[in-house]
Amino acid sequence: MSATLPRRLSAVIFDLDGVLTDTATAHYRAWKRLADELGIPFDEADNAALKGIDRMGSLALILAKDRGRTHDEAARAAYAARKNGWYVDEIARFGPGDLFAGAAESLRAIRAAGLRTGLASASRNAPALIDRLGIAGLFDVVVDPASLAAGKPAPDIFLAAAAAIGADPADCLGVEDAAAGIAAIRAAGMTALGIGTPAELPGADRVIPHIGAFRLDDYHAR
Ligand code: B16
Ligand code: MG
Repeated sequence: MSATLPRRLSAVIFDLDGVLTDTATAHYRAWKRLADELGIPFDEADNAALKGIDRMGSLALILAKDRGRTHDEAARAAYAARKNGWYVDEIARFGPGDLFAGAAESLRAIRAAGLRTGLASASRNAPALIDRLGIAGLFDVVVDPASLAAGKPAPDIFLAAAAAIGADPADCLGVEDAAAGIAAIRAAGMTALGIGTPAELPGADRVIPHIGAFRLDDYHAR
């Protein structure tokens, strides 16, 4: 069932990677390097399936393709740390110029309308990244994914953002580029705005191609 839009909102809760900036290629290069070292086939299509999935969940999906070999917990932790080191080196070069066009403007327009803003990223690197992108001050709430029992597609991260803001989930718009994220937003009882194509995000209430096409009045009745 689709939400009726526009409706009166109290908050907009954003995913980060793929919505406000493009970190997918940096994640891809780091996972690819690890997969190559381990001799596991991994291509861009495999990487697309990791969108919105947390680090250890992503690693488990990659290792599942390594038939006949098992990797214990200590080995998995070491692989994840290696991949994250390469990823962190890449995003160390990020700056405000790496924001998608319209990202900061959208956050400012939402706040200017008196709504709250939240960040619901599965990435443990999100606080450092929003700092480098120069948008940390535009969020009322940044959820720590390490504090949650379950990652996307479970609703926990979006519910935690709404609770921290003090908003009813029914009055929140969630913005996501991943199918797992759209499922999490819907499970939280929020309206789901997809960034991408309707074919990739069939569960979304509405889909726009990029954040530059976001207009608050399409979602929020004043
Ligand atoms: P990290 P999002 C997600 O961020 C990415 O989409 C996903 O590819 C990544 O594995 C995950 O963060 C964890 O990231 O290894 O930095 O903790 O889309 O939820 O903002
Ligand atoms: Mg994302």
